[in-house]
Amino acid sequence: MLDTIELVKPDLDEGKLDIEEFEYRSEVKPTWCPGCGDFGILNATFTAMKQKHLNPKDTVCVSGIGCSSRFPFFVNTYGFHTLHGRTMPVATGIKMANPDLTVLAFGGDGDGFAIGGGHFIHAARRNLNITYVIMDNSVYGLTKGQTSPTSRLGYVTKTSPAGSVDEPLNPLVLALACGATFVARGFSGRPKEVSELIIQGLEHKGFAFIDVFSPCPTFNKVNTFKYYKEEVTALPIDHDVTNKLKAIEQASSPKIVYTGVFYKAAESHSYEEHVLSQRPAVQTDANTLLGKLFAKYS
Ligand SMILES: Cc1ncc(C[n+]2csc(CCOP(=O)(O)OP(=O)(O)O)c2C)c(N)n1
Ligand code: SF4
Repeated sequence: MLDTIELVKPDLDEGKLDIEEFEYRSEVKPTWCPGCGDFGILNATFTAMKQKHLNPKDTVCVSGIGCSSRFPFFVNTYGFHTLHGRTMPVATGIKMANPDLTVLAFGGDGDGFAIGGGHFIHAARRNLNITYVIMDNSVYGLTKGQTSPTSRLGYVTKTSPAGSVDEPLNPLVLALACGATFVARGFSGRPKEVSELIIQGLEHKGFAFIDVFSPCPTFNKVNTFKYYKEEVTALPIDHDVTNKLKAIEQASSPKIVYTGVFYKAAESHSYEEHVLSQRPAVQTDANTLLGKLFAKYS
């Protein structure tokens, strides 16, 4: 473990900014298809934002490209709808430029694990202090239904008419292997549970990754609401969230699809803390952005 300074995470409850849930909703109406799972995640996010008294002027929602990545348009905070797969680099830049901001990232399994897969790995291992919600529908929705990295083996689409020959990746095991310090899974059909996971992610200091099953009724006729309702089960009450090996085991269970918090590191120092702790070792020009940042936090 590196010697590092301790950045005090602002106590979000302290400001007691009493904003009603509907005030987090922007004037832009969601453009998702009726019945899309992404609605449940949007509503769960509003609930979490209210419960944590997030101040819209100190909050940024970042996304890539995809149906799910339209998310920032629908939320009354700052937002950044970036390039496909570049959610993590932009979120990193925002957080490093102003560590006081609460940064939430949203996007699809294609955006996060295919084109953005490399960035996901490094954001997780750096332990950036952000909350990343993947709206996982196991398909490319926006481009009309191709396979994604979480599509199951044999999944039939117009571009894989004989069935996908790729093994799906396991987002939770990937995140755990890459060093994410908070790893959870939810289902958009249970928005209350999702909002609780987002609240815990916001409270965690470090990279909080939440994979949420979010059915796409238009293009994915396999991973439906009905399918998940029958498949998902809450993690056992006695699950030890500090046991990473157990988390990997539960996340890769071939029989049971668990939801809940799989892992939360007992100790977690964020990327910002490490970078800022190196301040004396870095020659800074007070006029550069880095210099100003160091001046602000010295
Ligand atoms: C560089 C680049 N490559 C490909 C695309 C086309 N494209 C747009 S969204 C998308 C995938 C969307 O799937 P996902 O991220 O899972 O989000 P969803 O639409 O399912 O919510 C692709 C391949 C693009 N916009 N930019
Ligand atoms: S295509 Fe699928 S993911 Fe996209 S908005 Fe429609 S239901 Fe949602």
